[in-house]
Amino acid sequence: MIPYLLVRWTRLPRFELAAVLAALLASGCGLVDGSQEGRSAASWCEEKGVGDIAEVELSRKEAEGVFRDRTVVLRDAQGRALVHVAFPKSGPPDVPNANSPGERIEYTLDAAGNVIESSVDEGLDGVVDGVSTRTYDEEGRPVGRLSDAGNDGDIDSTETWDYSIPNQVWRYLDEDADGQADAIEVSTYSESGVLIRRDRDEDADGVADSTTTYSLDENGLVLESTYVDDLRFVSETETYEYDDQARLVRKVEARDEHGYVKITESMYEYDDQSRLVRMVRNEDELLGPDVTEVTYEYDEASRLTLTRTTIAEGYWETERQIYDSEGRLVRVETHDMTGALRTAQEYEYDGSKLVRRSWDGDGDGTWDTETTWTAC
Ligand SMILES: [Ca+2]
Ligand SMILES: [Ca+2]
Ligand SMILES: [Ca+2]
Ligand SMILES: [Ca+2]
Repeated sequence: MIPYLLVRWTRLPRFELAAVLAALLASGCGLVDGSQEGRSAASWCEEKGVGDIAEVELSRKEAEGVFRDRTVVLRDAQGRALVHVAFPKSGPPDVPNANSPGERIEYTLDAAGNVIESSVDEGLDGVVDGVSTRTYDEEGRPVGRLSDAGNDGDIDSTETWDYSIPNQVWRYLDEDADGQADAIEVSTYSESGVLIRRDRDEDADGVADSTTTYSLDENGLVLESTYVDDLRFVSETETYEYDDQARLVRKVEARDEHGYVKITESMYEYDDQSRLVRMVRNEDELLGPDVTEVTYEYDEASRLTLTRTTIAEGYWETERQIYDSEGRLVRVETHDMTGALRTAQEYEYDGSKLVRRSWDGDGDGTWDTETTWTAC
């Protein structure tokens, strides 16, 4: 009698669980529409079934009660996104990205955590509007992507990776899925696996249209990078100098746009504990040099506490980092040179885990964006 009861008692909850899951699936669980915006974190946790979702991230943005932007991200125990929902938003027509019908993106991962399928439902009407599938080789490198716009079974674009040439990765983009590549990118790596050159052939005619190269010293520090774009008549060269402790002390950027060359020089200074304490950037503008100076201050635990940015004589902004007694960053605030608050950000924790971030983007004392992370 007792063993029979034990079997019954241990089996019953599992049976009930299966029934609940079946009911959830039958009720269209997994679909979402704009009316579900106010759902609790607990109901999001339940959505994909017990065990799949470890955390829910909710973001909300409001400004003057008009513009609204709300997203929900469901993550697994490794922090990987499984579902991303952006709710519809409507705002002033002159504000970029202020209006959108919302969308839901679902990711399917393989055992190694690679995304093997993503589907997007635009407008949150429960009808999937596009599906993209990806394949990987044994080393986890991407080898193929097939994208079906419209979710009608016809592939509309593909991407293919080829690793057959040592130290090179060839990536082919076929924008209309006719079997002919429309753009080709070749990345070349050193024997130690560091990227040293990238060629982009944007019309797949066999001739690279832009090239980026990196030269490194024997320790792997970048000495120079160059970017030459023959289509847009732009070239950029960055040179880097280091001190005997391999700290960056000088960076010079030269950008040539249609023959007009602009030079930007940045100098970096460190204290005896190797902490960056000062950066001076000199931009060679048409009307004369534009100098920006940034100084950094630290506490006895080497935590950054104050950053002061001077953009012109008498004009500066400070950013202050405030920590609690357990060493957690709890507030970041910026002030202008009159002492007026410009922005504020606060962080709340559960132990060492961040659970809430609040952002006041205009310094009026009310939060404009709040993000919460809730464990399931
Ligand atoms: Ca849809
Ligand atoms: Ca299609
Ligand atoms: Ca093509
Ligand atoms: Ca070309």
